[in-house]
Amino acid sequence: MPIYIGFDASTQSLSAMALRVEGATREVVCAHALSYDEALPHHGTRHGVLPSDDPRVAASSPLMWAEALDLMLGRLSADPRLDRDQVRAISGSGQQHGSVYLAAGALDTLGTLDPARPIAAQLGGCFARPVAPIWMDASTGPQCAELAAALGGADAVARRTGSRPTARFTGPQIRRFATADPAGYARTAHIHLVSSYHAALLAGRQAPVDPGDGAGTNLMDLATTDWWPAAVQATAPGLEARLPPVAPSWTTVGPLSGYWQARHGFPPARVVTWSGDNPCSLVGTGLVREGRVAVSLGTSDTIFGAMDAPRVDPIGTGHVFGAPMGGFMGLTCFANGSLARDRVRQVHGLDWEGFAEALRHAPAGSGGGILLPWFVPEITPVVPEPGARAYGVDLDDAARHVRAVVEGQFLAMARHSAWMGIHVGAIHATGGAAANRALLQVLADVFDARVLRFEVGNSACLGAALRAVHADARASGRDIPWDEVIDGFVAPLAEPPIVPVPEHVRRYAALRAVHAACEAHALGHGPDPAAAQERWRRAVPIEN
Ligand code: XUL
Repeated sequence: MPIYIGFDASTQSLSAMALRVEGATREVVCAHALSYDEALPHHGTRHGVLPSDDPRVAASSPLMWAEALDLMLGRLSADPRLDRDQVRAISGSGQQHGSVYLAAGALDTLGTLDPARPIAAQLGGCFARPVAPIWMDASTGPQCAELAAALGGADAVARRTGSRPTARFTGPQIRRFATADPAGYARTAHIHLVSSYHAALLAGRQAPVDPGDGAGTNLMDLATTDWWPAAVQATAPGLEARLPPVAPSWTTVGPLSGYWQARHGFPPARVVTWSGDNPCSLVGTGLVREGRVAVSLGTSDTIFGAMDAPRVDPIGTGHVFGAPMGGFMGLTCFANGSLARDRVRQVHGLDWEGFAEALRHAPAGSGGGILLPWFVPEITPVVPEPGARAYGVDLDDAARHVRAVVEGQFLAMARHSAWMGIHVGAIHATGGAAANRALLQVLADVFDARVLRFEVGNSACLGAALRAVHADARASGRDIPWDEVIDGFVAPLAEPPIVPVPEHVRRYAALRAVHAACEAHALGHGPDPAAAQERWRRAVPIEN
């Protein structure tokens, strides 16, 4: 029975998941994960990142990633649950935005590796730059400003590429390298994303970038899903010749290279173009069409969903990426997620059960009080200097303080994701804090949408494996519907969904304007919001 493998090359680890799929049989055969720090300590990473004196700089090692792939294919090969001969197709997900700089001849090397030796020992001459800047890098502010100026302003770049010039995005990173190290840039023959680099390693040849990850570069035109010549030219000289082609997410790169076949005993399985972790998560959380969003409640909180059209965020903090099904996806990220909830929890000496209890005890709407929980610099809206701001919230009252932090987060999420234009019928909640039903009740009430919980798993890895299923069927002449692809793998937990409470929905609908007024005031471009709060209190007479 055919087996499909998905990889997830994330910041801290490499994971793999194998699925068995045929007709009604759909099961996870096995899943593995290796942490870069633990499995490959000689590369000296911490949480997958190389140490740096400059806190704005974040890079990792592309050699380490290749070594991890070798190790992982070895583990899969040795797993008795996995019948290697049945592996039909392989795809993957990569942390977005990171870039790998390959020297001339590197692709030939990948195609002619000696299976008797580990890959890492054979890549010596392959890298024009030994490190790969990753998404946590924030060192390219000047390059973002230069690119905005060259391309008609930040908003013009956002309309074309889906995002304003953004520090972690690949284009500004390439520009920084090309100017800081012109000799290194001159040695560079190919610039890969983390995703396309891994696909090239597996296939032993050039691999394309898909529109999901291509949109994370500030270099791809959403309208053509191809590189935007003006941005490519403005970014660095001769960049066009160094970028891989952009191709649909289901494109076959080639068969698994002879190296992996001979070294770990796999068949010439189809290597399918890799994508970014967020686009893969879209598939892995079952959001294969517009109408639902996923809310991931982790260290940071993220909201994302499929979009039929590339609608762009007018305030510029959201991102539009290609979706692996075709079409697009919107994503907005909030830095003050679990971290902010945890701060408030600790102020009142509560455990998480106590936090949930407190949440239930305060009235919905906190009497018109608003907390802007910017404990660390916030991405959405942009708040470079941290500092939480409270408007009419009794911070000594644990229940009200807890309620206000959660409401402040979800009101911000609802307002700052409205640009996606998605009519949210249901929310798929994931991430650690999704364990808390009281929290999800507020989410349901603020969005006026049902909330369904999904098993917390590696949705990017699952999404990658499911993309391999889809691409293999398509290449075999069967354009399999996405609902059929995800069927049996992506299902909500067997529990009643969390449904909105009409009275709370009414209060929050009115509270959005108050939240907007408080935020504008805190950011220094709005009047004192007390009048807006007073209007809300008169309109919504509740137990205060
Ligand atoms: C998205 C982003 C992160 C990385 C993490 O824009 O930077 O989600 O993809 O791997």
